[in-house]
Amino acid sequence: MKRWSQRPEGSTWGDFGEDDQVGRLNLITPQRRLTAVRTIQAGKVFVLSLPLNIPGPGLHPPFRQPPRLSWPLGQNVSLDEVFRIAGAIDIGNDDEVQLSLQYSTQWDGLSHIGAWFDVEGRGTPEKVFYNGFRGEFGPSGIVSLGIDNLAATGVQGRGVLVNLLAAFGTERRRIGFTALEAILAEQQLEVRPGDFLCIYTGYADALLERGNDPELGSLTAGFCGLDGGDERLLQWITESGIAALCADNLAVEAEPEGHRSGQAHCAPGTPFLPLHHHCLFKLGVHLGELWYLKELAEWLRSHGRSDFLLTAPPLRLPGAVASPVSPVATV
Ligand code: UVW
Repeated sequence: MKRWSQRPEGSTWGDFGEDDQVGRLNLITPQRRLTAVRTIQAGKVFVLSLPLNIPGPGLHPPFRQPPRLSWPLGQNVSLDEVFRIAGAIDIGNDDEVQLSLQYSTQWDGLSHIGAWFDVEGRGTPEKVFYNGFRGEFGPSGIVSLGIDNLAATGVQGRGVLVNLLAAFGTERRRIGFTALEAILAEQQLEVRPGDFLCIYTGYADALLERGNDPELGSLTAGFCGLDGGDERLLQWITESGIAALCADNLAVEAEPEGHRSGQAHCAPGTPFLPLHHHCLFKLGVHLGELWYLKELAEWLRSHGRSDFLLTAPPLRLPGAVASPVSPVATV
């Protein structure tokens, strides 16, 4: 069912079908996945997730809370108390967690950021998301564009890592097309359609070192982020055919001033987070945030490599907008 009469300029809406809910993940064909598998030479794996209680206090707005675990049955419960198995010697544990799905290493789903847009061409903007979905919530969560759609693809393909920390150090910098193009050439990276482009800035390493110390210090002052305001960079994302964009920083893009403190401003009629708008809303390119890339980046650099097999399914949680993820890189 087509959900729009006009689509945003430069969007992929409809290109993967009127009902498509996974966007450019469609570009990962079996052939491309086989090419990714053939990059494996050492059989080593790298886990690209932070512990899910990182980043710790002081970074997110109050609605993003660290995981809170609890034991609904009490700890070390005897199984015969629960299942009524006379004479059994087993004991056991179950637990549950209250979790902000976007607190730590995560996938942003396509229902995370939409826009006011005149989909019917009647001069009346409506709240819409990728492919014209309306983003309604029902009793079991978001009705369309849930993260379970992403999970069902398996999320596996060729990862390619660009090392911005090696290029620019920990200085705060907005990376536009010109800088990115130069680094891709210098690091001899070939980015192909269907790739997961992973951006290493060193930000998550600093978060890990900081642990639960609420002093942000250089964390807010430093590190690279993509410049979502650079139209040439957005155009490159379109033309590159990348399936998804993953970074070790908070938002992939350099955040506008005052974002997390609620002091930010935005020109009327423009997106506040332009790279989120371009990727999630227009193209159907999922965003990975707060990934932990240090050890992978160091290994790739010392072996003169940049590509690997990436396997990164989110939770197959129906109705969820986003999800924690434990991505695995195999090299
Ligand atoms: C927002 O802050 C709105 O989103 P994200 O965590 O994806 O940067």
